Amino acid sequence: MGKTDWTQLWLTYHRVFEGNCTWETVLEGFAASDAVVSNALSEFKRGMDSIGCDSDSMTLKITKSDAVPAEGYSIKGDDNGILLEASDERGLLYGVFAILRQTACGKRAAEVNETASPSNPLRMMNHWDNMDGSIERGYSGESFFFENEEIVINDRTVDYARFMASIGINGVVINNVNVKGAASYLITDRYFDKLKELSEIFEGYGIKLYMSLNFASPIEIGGMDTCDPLDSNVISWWEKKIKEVYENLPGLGGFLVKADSEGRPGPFTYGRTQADGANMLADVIAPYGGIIIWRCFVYNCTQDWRDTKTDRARAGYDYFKDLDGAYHDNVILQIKNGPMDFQIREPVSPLLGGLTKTNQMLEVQAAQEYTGHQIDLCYLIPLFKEVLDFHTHCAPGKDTVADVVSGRTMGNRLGGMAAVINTGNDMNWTGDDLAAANTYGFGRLSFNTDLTAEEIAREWIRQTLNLPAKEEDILCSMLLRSREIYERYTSPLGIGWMVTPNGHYGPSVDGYEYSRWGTYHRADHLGIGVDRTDKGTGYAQQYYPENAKLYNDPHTCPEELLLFFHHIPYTWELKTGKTLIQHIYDSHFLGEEEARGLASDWDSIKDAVPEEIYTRVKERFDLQLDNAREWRDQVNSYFYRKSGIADEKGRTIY
Ligand code: GCW
Repeated sequence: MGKTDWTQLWLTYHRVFEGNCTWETVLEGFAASDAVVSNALSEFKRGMDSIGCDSDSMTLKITKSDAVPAEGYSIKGDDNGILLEASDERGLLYGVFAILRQTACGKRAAEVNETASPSNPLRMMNHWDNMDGSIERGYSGESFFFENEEIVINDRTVDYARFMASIGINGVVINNVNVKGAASYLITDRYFDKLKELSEIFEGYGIKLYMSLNFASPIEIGGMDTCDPLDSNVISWWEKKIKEVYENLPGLGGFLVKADSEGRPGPFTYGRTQADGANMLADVIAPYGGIIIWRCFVYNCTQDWRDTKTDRARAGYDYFKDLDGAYHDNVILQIKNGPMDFQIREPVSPLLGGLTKTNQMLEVQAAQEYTGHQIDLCYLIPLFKEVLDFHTHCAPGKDTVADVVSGRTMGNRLGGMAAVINTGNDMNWTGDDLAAANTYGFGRLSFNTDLTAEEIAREWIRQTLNLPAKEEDILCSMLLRSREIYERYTSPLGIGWMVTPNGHYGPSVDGYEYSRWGTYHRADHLGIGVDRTDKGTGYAQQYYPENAKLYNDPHTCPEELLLFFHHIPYTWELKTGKTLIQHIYDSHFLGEEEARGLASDWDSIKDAVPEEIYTRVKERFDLQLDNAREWRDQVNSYFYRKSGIADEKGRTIY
């Protein structure tokens, strides 16, 4: 593979200004020899050489200033050039990317102006890459980190690090949370040399390397017969192991752990708590400054569908809330945005802000596992923003999820946001070229949670495609509408699922209805939905009283979540005056129609986008239309057959 074979995503650096100019760089207080500084300066040159300039000669002056917060920057242009102030190397790097972003978006040097510092201490990507090269829930080729159980390092690795740095990412977990086989050996000398090389490339871009860890390592690679976190031999094994790891990988950030979940081993096997497991590892890694990110995706995945008392939505809170305050300082609990699993619409997990004495991190999924596999267009930033803006009511005045995970609520040092990333080794990295807006958007949003979904969309479009204003408006509107369109033709009003089992693309209304996964819609001939009120599973009561009360009553429950919280008759009248069943029919007909609208909008900007991109995306829209049609007809037919109630508008239902 040559260096230019893959796309440069939003770092394409289109020509914006006619002229070229020479940039003189002046460094004050920073060392040009530092890897981050020198990478930043080459990026600046590379970008400016391509973007062009509106003047002959300019100066980029970079000054170290303790007045700027950690990892932050201040950039200000005038007719002679740009002044960049930062207090550390990462801030300098982000400042350079900010200048490039602004100029690529059309600002003259004199107009460059921004002061920013990250909203979140940790801004991470989680790769679900396996060492055989496959990617769990990957929709854009294979892994670019692993192939045949080896670590791959090439020019692409460096480009990946550039992309991540340009959007403010400062931590990357390279391997799948389901740690099996060869991946268990990432903490052995089989892989140290390559990992060190990788970690040094990352460090040059301000990124820390993290790995997912197998909790049963003492058994699987240590030959022991237990991994009980309170067993002194197990603890000594880990002490030796982590010492060895840090001797070889001094820059390692720490580990991400999926324990007691979906067949993964964990402390429960030994009658220990999640805190016992997390704290043991955290204590062992503390002397090296490492952290343990412990996932809260713990639930019973062998549920009997006949059992209506067990509620998967409750599980996270039930397992973790009682231990609030018991987790050590270098543990962060990583919590999925919703209590189920990355559905197109879910309430916000009550654990976020429900925990008040524990470091917390928000986990979202940029990979479109349940949102269209990077075939269907689904710009997820509006969803991520809804989660960040949600008022948990955990503390007056600083109770949003953004407040909680950033550390503002509790004054804690560790927290932030992580995304399950949507990249692979496809030449355009994300399969669907438009899905890169989610990769870009997650990074930007984690750096600045105040940005709007539209601002992010426009930045991404300008840098990636540099379209004329009219075409930019069309594409921006497509992105902004796409999530609700996807929602309309798939599962209604927060109920989720109804997807083809295992693969999770396309409809299968009862696909998970009689299974062990805890994901039921409970539809019968009279109604649909899960009673999660105080008369049902009691899930609604896991929220603070303000939200609990709102969700508990079907008259006050936000309608987009109605079926998540309530079992509702088909004849129930919604706020629009429509019955529930009519809403289901109407939204599915509308969603399918709007999907066709998206496809024709794309056709309408054909001439403004590179042909290759046009064609790749067009192929996906063709598939999306089949998918939307299938969803529409299966969901409508299913509920017509269950309810026996005809569509008021007499449209075709099968
Ligand atoms: O959504 C589910 C996925 C699994 C995944 C799991 C998790 C990595 O279907 O593929 O495993 O979530 O988040 O651990």
